[in-house]
Amino acid sequence: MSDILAEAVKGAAAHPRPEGINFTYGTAGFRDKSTILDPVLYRMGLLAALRSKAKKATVAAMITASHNPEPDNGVKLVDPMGEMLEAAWEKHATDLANAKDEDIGSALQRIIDALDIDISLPSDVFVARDTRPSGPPLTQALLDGLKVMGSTFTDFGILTTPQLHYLVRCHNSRGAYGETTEEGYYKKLAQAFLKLREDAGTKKKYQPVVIIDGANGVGALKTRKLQPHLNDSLKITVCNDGSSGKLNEKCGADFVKVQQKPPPGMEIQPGQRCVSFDGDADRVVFFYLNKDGVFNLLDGDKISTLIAGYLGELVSASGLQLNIGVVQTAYANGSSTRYLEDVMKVPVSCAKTGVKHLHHKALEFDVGVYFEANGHGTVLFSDQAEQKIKVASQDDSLDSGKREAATRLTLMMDLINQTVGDAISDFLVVETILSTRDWAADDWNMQYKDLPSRLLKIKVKDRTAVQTTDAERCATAPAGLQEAINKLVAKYQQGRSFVRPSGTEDVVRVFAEADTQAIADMLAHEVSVQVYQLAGGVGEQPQPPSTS
Ligand code: NG1
Ligand code: ZN
Repeated sequence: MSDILAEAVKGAAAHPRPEGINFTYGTAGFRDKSTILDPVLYRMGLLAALRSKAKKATVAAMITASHNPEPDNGVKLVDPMGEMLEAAWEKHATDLANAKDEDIGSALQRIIDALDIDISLPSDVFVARDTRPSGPPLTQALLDGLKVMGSTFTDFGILTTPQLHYLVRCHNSRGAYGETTEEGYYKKLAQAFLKLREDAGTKKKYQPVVIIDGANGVGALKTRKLQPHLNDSLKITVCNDGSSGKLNEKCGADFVKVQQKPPPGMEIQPGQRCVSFDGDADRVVFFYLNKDGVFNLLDGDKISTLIAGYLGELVSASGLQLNIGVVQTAYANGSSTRYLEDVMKVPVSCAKTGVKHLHHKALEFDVGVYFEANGHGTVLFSDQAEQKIKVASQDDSLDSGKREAATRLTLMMDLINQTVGDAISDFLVVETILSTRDWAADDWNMQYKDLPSRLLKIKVKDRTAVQTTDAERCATAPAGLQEAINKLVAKYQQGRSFVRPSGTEDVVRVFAEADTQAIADMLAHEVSVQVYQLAGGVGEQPQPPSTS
């Protein structure tokens, strides 16, 4: 065994692995109670160094548990261009996290041999964390792993997840994507945002005033840092900024989406646009109260529809031949899919849950807009599209309308963080479009009316008993489940339902949609009972929804 691997085994003594726990690198990396994660972070330090050697580039490690409660934490690795870790490495991550302390050397050797990694190459890793109190000691464990591997690293301290993705791309693109500093991130976004507002005439409906719910997390801190760069173009009030409440507790994008109500304590006037970030600021949803005080959510589906519509118009106005498409998951509201396909005539693809699947599918378009209903998403421009747009924006032979549209597209490309869903960037994109269209929240919301839906979770003995196909819309196991769902769905107007095992929690998720809330609730319940009975439910059988 090489000296480095022997050092890695020795180093594990300070980060012992508890017996009897099985860790899995899931859709969002490792996620668990922070108190048991120390050995996982140490091992991810080792793995990040190997990944960097394998890619001959800087990679990154983000320490966060996103929208989950404050006592949780987690870690995920980021590839050189800011993408999620390549799927094939998820297994290596899981194997290493579960290796006994004394077996770490052989586990590393297996990865080195399988992938023919030259261990003598240098490695370099960017590290950042969210605001969780468990962040600093877990960072230390990760750095210990990097140090025994002889890796260089930069610890950026507290950043949003998308900021770290952005920085690693800037670095590996030798500055072509932007300056590799946090300030550089604010400057790039703000410059594009201000330029896109330059021609803004007087507005009748759009008000440049927003309230941001920062989930008591890193998004609140970073919005404050962005603010001075925006001059006076947008009045932002940040609440749930971490000064009193707990991270993600009764606030943030997940709370607002799941509870369908504003975080308690937020003072909101009717029509006032509100924005909720999640705990690491890679998800965003908008909401407002209408004139009757009724809560209205503008989720990831509404955001993608808004963005696809606007970018589509710019592409047509520029005269460029670029295809634009939207990628959703099965959780997307059925009305949004119908609106995109039937009214906007935009092609829609359905991907499996988890942003890496959406990201992958979005690459099939010249301009691919992808969003999960919960507010995680971004836009990808293919290299070819980017090139064509840039050339058109500087082509004096084009008429000014076409050139102007291409110029706005270049600015939109600068404003969009193409590496990953980014709450701050997406928020600025939405504000730009609303301002250009002179729309209030109501105008945006009126594009289509969401169908009522219900999301439930069911505990079963083994959630892998449920298997799916067709981007999770059809259950292939256990036997009889899909037939039962089909029968139930057929009973109801606009009924739709599907089930899938969660990738982040030990549950099976049940989704149902129908033309009224009561029916969506009933359908979700009836499907839950089938899951409980056919897929080995544990505990009490699900109870029907109360009709009061
Ligand atoms: P799971 O637990 O696999 O349903 C949840 C979200 C995903 C995604 C991941 C990663 C839903 C229904 N599922 O996945 O969209 O955000 O967490 O955080 O919202
Ligand atoms: Zn998140």
